[in-house]
Amino acid sequence: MNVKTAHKTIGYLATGGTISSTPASAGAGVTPSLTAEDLIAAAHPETDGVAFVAEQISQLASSSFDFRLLRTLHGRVTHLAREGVDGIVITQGTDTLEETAFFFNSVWDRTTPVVLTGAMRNPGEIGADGARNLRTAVAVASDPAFVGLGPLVVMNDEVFAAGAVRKAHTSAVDAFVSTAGTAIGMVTEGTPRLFSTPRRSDPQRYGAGDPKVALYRCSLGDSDDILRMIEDGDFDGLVIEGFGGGHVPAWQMPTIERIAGRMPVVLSSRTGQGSVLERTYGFPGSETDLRRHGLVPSGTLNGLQARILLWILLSRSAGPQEIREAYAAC
Ligand code: DAS
Repeated sequence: MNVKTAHKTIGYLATGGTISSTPASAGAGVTPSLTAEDLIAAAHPETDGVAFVAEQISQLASSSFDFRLLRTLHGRVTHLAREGVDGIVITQGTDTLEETAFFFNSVWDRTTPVVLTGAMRNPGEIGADGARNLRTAVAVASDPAFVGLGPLVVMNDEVFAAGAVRKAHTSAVDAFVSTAGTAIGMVTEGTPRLFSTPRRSDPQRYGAGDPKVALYRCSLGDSDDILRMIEDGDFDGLVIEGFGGGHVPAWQMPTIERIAGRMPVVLSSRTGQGSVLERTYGFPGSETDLRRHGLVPSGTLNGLQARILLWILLSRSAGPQEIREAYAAC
């Protein structure tokens, strides 16, 4: 693409995932292999008036993402925004896309649109969705209506706020759903339309640390064995996905109380949607009991989101008050 004749410049960071996955030999399982340039060529004919500044950041399945990679992505996205691109698109595997999206939603403090997308079907499958998702993501990232809204996720023609999206199906092309009700926009015939403006809390800053944050999910009849392993491990923080409104088995309370005496423990719900309760139930292991023992309610954040936020906070050694305030603002 000739940059001089293009109307928009889009920064594009490719990281791997199903969108780039092909088989190494006939019949073999697909693995990330197509490059940023290959994906642009498939999604965007030269006539579209978009110039790309493309970079291959990794060639990974997103199950192997870590916080180091998120820092790298944030650094590159910040660089592109400073260079003055109109928007930025990141492609990645869908398995952890909601966590990368929430990370960017938490830390992005500029108006340049950052749009994440991927694919549920690899390029060799009938009805592959990758090229279309990349193309619609570029349309959203180029559209002035989406400037200053915070990071976004575009999948299956729908536009989601990056702070309120999750993967809710193993294989369907409409696997991504909003945790806040509905998508905030839609792309039809290549034209994005914005329906509502997402609410965002103030951007967070991460620090130099790389804290270990455990995520424990409650399940019927479970002992406190896993929690005791967390207590004995070298974790810096814990997120508990409690039952329903935010409840744990009564017999886990002594262990949870000890852990909360040593590290921040955040209470979220395994339902994955809605605010964790704060003052309804009073039985042992209820949300009021857990709060009395120092647990921090996660607000509307599900366990995965609450864990990313705790990592951000602990990476800069945030204290108990700062941690409480950060979740209260969500
Ligand atoms: N290949 C998986 C991943 O990298 C799944 C996907 O991309 O949809 O997350």
